[in-house]
Amino acid sequence: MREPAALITGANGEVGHGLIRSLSANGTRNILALDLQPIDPRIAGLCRETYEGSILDKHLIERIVSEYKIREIYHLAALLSTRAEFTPESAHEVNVEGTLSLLKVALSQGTWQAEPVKFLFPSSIAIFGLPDLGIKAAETKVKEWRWTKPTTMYGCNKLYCEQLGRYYSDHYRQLSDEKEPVTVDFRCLRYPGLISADTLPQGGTSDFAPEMIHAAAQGKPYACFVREDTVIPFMVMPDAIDAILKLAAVEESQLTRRVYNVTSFSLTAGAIRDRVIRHFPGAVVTFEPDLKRQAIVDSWPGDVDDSLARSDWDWEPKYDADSAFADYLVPAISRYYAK
Ligand code: AKB
Repeated sequence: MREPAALITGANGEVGHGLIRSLSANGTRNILALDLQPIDPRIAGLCRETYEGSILDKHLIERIVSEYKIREIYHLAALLSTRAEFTPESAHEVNVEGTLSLLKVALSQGTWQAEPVKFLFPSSIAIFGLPDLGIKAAETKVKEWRWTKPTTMYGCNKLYCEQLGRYYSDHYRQLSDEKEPVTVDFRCLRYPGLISADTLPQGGTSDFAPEMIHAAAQGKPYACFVREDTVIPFMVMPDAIDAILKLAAVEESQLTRRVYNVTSFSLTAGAIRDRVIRHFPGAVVTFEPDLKRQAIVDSWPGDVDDSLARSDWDWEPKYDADSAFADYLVPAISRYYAK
């Protein structure tokens, strides 16, 4: 008989690495890792199966569900904001069609099993779109429902998929004659800019932070592509993993919504530079704004209100700006490059 399993798409990405390590450490037995690239040997051994292929490959997805009873889906696969701007239609196909395809898998699996399949979906601060720096400065902590007017294909994709998930969980087949059992338990958190010590950034516009830190750890100069005064919310990877696992574990009855803001700390690019130089003396950081990427980051909030995540499912970051550098980033990145 098919064993229960957790499917992680985009498993080779920044969140995928940390998530698979934590799921394995928490005793999740059947971790199925799917990615376009071969799964990193550092995490492949923690998985029951690894699959190399596209979330758009229906035959591959059918093979996976024929072999395992999917109980949870962590759908991490996506083209991030900068990469998506160079291939917007392909980004739509991966980010939206791919998500729709997996929601349908969750629906069919949940129907077969007569029990909802948990669908964890990372959205992003990229779903926000503040029109100018004056409003950005005035909007000190943006709530979930404010300024949801993204300026990137990635942000549009993530915002629409938030709605798709809510539809599949709460409104699917609402005109059906018989009451449809709920078979998709969609849960979404909007990540700020994520900073990981042991994976490299992959095509995001918030990547100036991890790029700056990784360059300094290698003794390389870094030309930052945003202005010194640019400010957005950030989170280090251990908190990002804790947040998605906490949201996955909470009783559904505690949730007052399907989509939550989460954050840890907000910093300007200049303040990140200051911390980098404090921890990596001699680091060379210059500011050479790429005006087009700058405009994207300027449209993102300087901070978000995550009080609903804190009240509904006890979200609480472990790291603030100082401890993120001192206790996680600097020691972990130094170890990463010392190998
Ligand atoms: C990106 O920059 O595209 C991502 C994000 C903020 O979601 N890191």
